[in-house]
Amino acid sequence: MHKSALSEVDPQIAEAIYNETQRLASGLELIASENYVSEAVLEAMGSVFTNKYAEGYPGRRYYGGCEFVDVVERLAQDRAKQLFHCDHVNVQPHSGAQANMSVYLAALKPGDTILGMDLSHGGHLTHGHPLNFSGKYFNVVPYGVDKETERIDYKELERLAHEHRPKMIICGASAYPRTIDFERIAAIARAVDALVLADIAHIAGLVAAGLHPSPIPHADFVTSTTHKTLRGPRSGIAMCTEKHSKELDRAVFPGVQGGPLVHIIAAKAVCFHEALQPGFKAYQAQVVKNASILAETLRNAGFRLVSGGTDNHLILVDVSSKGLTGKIAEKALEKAGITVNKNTIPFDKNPPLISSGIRIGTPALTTRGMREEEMQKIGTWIAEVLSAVDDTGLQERIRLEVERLCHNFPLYQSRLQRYDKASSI
Ligand code: DSN
Repeated sequence: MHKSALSEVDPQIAEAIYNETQRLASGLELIASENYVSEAVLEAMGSVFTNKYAEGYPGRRYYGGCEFVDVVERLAQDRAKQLFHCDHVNVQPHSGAQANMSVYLAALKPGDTILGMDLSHGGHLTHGHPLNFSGKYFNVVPYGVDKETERIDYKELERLAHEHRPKMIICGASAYPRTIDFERIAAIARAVDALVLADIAHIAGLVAAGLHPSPIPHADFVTSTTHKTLRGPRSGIAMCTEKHSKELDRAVFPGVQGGPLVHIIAAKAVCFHEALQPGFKAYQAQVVKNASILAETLRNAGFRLVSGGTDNHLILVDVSSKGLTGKIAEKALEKAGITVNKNTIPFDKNPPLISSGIRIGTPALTTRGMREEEMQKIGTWIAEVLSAVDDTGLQERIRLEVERLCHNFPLYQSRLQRYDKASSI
């Protein structure tokens, strides 16, 4: 049996990687922000480009030996522009948080007023949470969803914009199951001379496939992670109109970051290439269809869904409607081989580490090839587990069914076969 370099050098890490691969292959991954990258993306991430320093931009580097780095970064830029139809893109942000930080550095001064969607209503830490840099350096006015509809309260957002005259309105969310009206938000911003940052981390794949309206023609800045619906490496990008391109590039480097992660930029280029292929649109359409079938199955089983359903890749389930907390529901499902995350719901009475909801997403399982029939089955299992969260026998029975289902949708099989756990690790 082949022994890998890693298992020779560091058997403990090799074993953890093997076990994680096995965990991914044998369980149901329903965390809305996760996905499975292709072997091609993994290969680019594990390439020799990790050795290279390349501070600067293509053709303007602070280090020698960057001719092939320039090829990679230019390809990543060209493909991202083709995918999102943006004027300008910076492919160097290491993450979504650093992409957002770069936009703030490019466009704002400490103490400026910003409007951001409240984390507990589905927003994101970097949109102005008090514990995050965005909440510490700026005067944050949060907006949220309407209590009845649980959809963004655009009228209230407009009122807040007129009252506070922010320098920037930030839109985009990490736990919002509905379409975001970027055009309307941009119109509100224009009326008060505010800039717009749209953070499309969760829905980037849908936007690229034309299945969610794009903010690109409306927003001054658009940021994203690349590892969620977009199905690339764990990283970020920042886009903007031509007018802001120089400030944005200066903000990413040298403002926020030093040397770019060239191996990750190479993997982002591969991800954009894959997203430009015809099959990507069909994949994203199936992600949305799967989420809607799963939502319907859970609704039919008596669960209350925040906003009543979903337009995108995720569902927010109010498990308090069944007398549970998000924490208890997450744990019970984990024991049955189903991974979700607890999540606050709008106007939640529980703190975030307990929470009243679970967030469920379909990007990863759709990558595995699962479709409507599997979603119905999985929705029924979720309902069964949550109907008796202390029933360990039930959890074990469903875990075995989950394993059987996963066996029919193999994942990273060649990686698992490459190493024989007993003899090579
Ligand atoms: N933590 C990410 C998520 O799970 O949605 C957002 O950055």
